[in-house]
Amino acid sequence: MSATPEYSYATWATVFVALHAACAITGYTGGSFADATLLNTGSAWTTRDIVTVADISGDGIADMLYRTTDSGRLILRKGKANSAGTGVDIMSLANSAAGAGGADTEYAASGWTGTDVPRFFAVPDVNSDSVPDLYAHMSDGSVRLYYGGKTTIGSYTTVIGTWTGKLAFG
Ligand SMILES: [Ca+2]
Repeated sequence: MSATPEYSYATWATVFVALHAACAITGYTGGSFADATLLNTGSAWTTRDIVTVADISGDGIADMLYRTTDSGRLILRKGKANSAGTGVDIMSLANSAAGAGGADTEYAASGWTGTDVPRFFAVPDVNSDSVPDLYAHMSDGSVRLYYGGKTTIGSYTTVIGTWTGKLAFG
């Protein structure tokens, strides 16, 4: 279970938060948010972190990438367009069955437990392939840049060999 909320910006106006449950906080106007939507109930999110909410699949609709802190997997939940055609239907990210394709898919099979990767953050795109990439601060102190793929995570480059004593990252 995460000690602090994990969050991700789907757009400037929307923030996704996970702390025991996933929540979307929407309608930020610069001073306040208009609404908060609880995406699910139950215990599933006690062992999950949101990695990012961004278009990974390449269809222009935001997807949710999350990790399972106990099994160390990265999981992709593809979003569906909203009825207005202006972005993602937030509730399509609420659970596996609601997402595009009706099921989550495995983005990385192992190696992403909270012990393996204590800190990480996703960035829009480092290598100009239009897929978000991911910086990971590994348990050995190294920092890796993982290149995202549209269906599975790609290869990585170690960008810092030893980076210890850090409490925050991002
Ligand atoms: Ca997508």
